[in-house]
Amino acid sequence: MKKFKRYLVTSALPYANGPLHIGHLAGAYIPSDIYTRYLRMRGEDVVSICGSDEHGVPITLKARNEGVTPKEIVDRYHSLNKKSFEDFGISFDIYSRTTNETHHKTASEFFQNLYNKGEFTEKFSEQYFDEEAGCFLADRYIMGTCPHCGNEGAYGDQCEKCGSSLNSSDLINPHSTVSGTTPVLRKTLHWYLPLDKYEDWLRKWILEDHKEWKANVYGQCKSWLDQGLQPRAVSRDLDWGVPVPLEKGKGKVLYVWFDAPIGYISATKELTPDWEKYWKDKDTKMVHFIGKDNIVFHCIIFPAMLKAEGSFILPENVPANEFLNLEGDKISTSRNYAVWIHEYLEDFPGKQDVLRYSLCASAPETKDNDFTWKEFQARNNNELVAILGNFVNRTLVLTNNYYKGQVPEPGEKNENDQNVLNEIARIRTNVETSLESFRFREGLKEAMNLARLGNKYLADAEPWIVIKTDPERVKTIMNIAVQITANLTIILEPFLPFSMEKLRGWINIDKRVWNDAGCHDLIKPGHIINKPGLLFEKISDEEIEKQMNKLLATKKKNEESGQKVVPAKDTISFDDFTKLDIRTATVLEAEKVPRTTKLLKLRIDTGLDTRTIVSGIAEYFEPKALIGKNISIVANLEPRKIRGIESQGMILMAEDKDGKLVLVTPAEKVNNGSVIK
Ligand code: B3M
Ligand code: ZN
Repeated sequence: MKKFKRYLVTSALPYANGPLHIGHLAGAYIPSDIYTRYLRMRGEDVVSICGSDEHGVPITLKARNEGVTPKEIVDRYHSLNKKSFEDFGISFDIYSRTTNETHHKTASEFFQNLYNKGEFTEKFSEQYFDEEAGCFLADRYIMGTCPHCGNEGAYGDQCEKCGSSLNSSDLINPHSTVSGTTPVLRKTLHWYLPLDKYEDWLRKWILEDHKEWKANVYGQCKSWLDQGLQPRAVSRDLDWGVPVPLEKGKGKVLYVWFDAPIGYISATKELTPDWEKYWKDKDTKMVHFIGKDNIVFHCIIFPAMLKAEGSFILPENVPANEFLNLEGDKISTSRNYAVWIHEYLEDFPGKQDVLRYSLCASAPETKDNDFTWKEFQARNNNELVAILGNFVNRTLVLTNNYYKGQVPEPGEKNENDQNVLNEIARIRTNVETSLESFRFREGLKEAMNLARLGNKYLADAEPWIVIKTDPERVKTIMNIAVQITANLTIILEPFLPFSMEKLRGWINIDKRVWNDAGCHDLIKPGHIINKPGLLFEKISDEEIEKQMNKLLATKKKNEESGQKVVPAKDTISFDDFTKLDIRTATVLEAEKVPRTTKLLKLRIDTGLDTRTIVSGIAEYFEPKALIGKNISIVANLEPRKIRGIESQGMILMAEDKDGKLVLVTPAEKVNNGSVIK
């Protein structure tokens, strides 16, 4: 394995459009913090970079909804999130923001540089324009049906359901999220990064040279590469962002996913004048910590940008996590369904490590996972309190009682004593292996095995009984228990920094380096320890119920507001209506479109002809059950290619508030092709 001279650790820049929640922490920030703390303890040269992503449509949409300026939004959430990270012990070396001048300059120069090198293609294209709002609809300003998976809530730049990165022209049934109207196409000039040009290189770099990447990351990359890469626009018709630094680009800004990853570079520049050694020296290991919805941007688009620029290093690894759900439902900022970090810190003051522990112990490392308050309680009460807290407490209380806090001189060690002491170094190695391969759950479990080991050692050795008959032997036992405790302060430090700081205070030692772990005499006989407090306290059922009720209340509120029917659309003229050719038809054949979850391919007898329609209804209908059904269709809709199949029309459906779909069928049998008017 290659040995690196230094590390550059980045964590996804959260959008400054809302507070941080447990999904953010479990996805990117807890793993990155554990990793960085571990590297620092090893004495490595490491910088941990993060900041607020303050551009892009998520910000301007939020501002529009609240009737304030984007600047007000980013100022509010930047300070809130910066403080949440600090209070929660996420130890970035810098938490910057992409509205900073250094960033605007860096991003702008990056673009200019690629432009000068002829790395972009420049092209007029038709983009969706909202005539009512008078603006182009970039990214999240436009929604529609994903052509890959049939998700009807896909955004113009990405489908969150299947993770595909999209161009807004790919969307089926697009509509503006600004006015709700159907947009029209208008010509506009943009710059494109020809990702197709980098396809072969990316293929080799990822699929051959980085087989060690996590299966979920590698798999996603492979599936994009297999679908073939398209040129991607890196500019937008928006007025919030880094301005395109070209005369003909006036009034346009850089695409947020072009500027945001450059934010890692800008933040490093702000952190140290020596930033180039982190970004340009091949001996630096760069690691991006992100959530799974960011994989394409960090594994494909940003590396292609870096490659095009030419002087920067590429990430060695991108250990993305999957999603964390909450009590069986998707976490949602817009629906206010989350455990917000700033609220957790208010409700559980001083209990950062409990959440750090429980989020790491059930992190969505290989698949989506569910956070439940009951599990959080169990992790605290049955693991932190009953195992770790119990061991530490017994050790420190007995040492205080028997020896007034003075660590005793050990006598001769028996075989079990030796085995237990030797086990510490083995556990340390296991934790190292896990952390270095980004398996943080496993690393934490191993680290906790040291507390388990200590607990078992005391339970077997029973110093509280032996003290009556063989006080000399107890000195050995207690010395060993103290050594295990001191080792815990090292091995658990990356995971539980607040508690280990407390513990160091009680045993009266300074922070030790990682390489001290495994040592059998970290604390010398005669060393005085202090009176301990409680490392962890039980969390009561009432506290847990309070949290669960809070979530239930949010759900109920959301349900009530969801009862309302969709608001009325704008009035149209009779002429507009008569343009629609709506008719009855019969389904002749129906089959699932391979490798999709939502799409059905139907053969329809329309009275006029027999034709194919692709429809996103597979979740609601068995293909067989549709055959012979009388349905209604829009017959004169412009044909569209969906998954390579030309769809010639649309089937009419009624959709209720839960998204359930029912066919619209004539009340009695009529001939195919009967006009609906
Ligand atoms: N702000 C997306 C997100 O929060 C984005 C990450 C940028 S990392 C360069 O999901
Ligand atoms: Zn999709």
